[in-house]
Amino acid sequence: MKFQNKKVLGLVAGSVVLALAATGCGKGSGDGGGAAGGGGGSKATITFLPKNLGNPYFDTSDKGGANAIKEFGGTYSQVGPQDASPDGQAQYIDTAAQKHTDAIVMSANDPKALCDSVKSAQDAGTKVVTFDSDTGPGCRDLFVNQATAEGIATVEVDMIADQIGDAGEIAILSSTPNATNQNAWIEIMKKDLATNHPKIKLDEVAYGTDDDQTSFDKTASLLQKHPNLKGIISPTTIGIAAAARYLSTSDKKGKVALTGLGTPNQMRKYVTDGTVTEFALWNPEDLGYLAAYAAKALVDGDITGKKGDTFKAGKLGEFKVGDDQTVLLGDPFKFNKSNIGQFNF
Ligand code: RAM
Repeated sequence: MKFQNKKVLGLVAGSVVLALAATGCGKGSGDGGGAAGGGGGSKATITFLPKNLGNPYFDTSDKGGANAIKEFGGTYSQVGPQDASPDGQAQYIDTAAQKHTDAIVMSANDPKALCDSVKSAQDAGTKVVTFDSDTGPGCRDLFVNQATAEGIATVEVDMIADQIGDAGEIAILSSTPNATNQNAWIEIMKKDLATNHPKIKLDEVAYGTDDDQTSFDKTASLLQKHPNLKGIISPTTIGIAAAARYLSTSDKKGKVALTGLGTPNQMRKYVTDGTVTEFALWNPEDLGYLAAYAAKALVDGDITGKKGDTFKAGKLGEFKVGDDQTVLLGDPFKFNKSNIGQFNF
């Protein structure tokens, strides 16, 4: 099922409580009138560069990008490293720029390490849009953010607090140590825990590097090292799926809570078998779709990326650029057994 945040809210209203109220700024304004609402046709060549290939989250987001680009008549391609490393990404930025690609849409594996490549690409006339994981203002033209960092962090802390009775030891199983997005969320989670959940103790932040096997092994060692662990937050779709797989066949199933950010398709069986109660995410397909339209708007000169610029993003409607050249998709959304059957991504 494809969804826009507003449509999902309508669909499951009453069974789901959102962590955050809509922020207004940059939020899609609803139906934009289909392809014709996308701001016209464009021949823009756009290359998607995910953190890593073979990650179902990016398969879905990049599919959204491909659909948008097809709608407006541009050319889509996707390149990326096997492992979630900045070195792997830099060479693809350099190559795309050498080929005079109009825009790169990238989820960055490091906030700073890619900036030389980004600057060279910009000098060569390529627009650089980050989505999902940012570099930072000054090192891209625009960031398309899935939800506010505060919203994403708070929804995860609220879920674990609910699931462990707001007391006990927890751990975080993250992606790579340099990931801009996970690191921003973890910082806010730590503050939220300290301020609002004094009886929860964060034992450790472990890194599964967005690799399935590493995340699986790190789950095992977290459980071994911290015998009193009551919960794990994994703010990565790879991490939470691997941790759920480990827990589902261990004697800690149902005893150690697991939540974080996951895709419904990867998590469905663990919600059904009782390993996981509730987790969150946004719609990755909409995120890729929006990022493609943002890249097109930059390439066509409809926007420069300054605060207040507006552009049309096809079926998602109109979006506005906010602070730090950022465009916001919407709110995080919680999945549990009452609604997971309605989603297919
Ligand atoms: C993984 C990646 C991605 C993140 C999601 C939640 O797929 O780390 O960057 O946004 O999880």
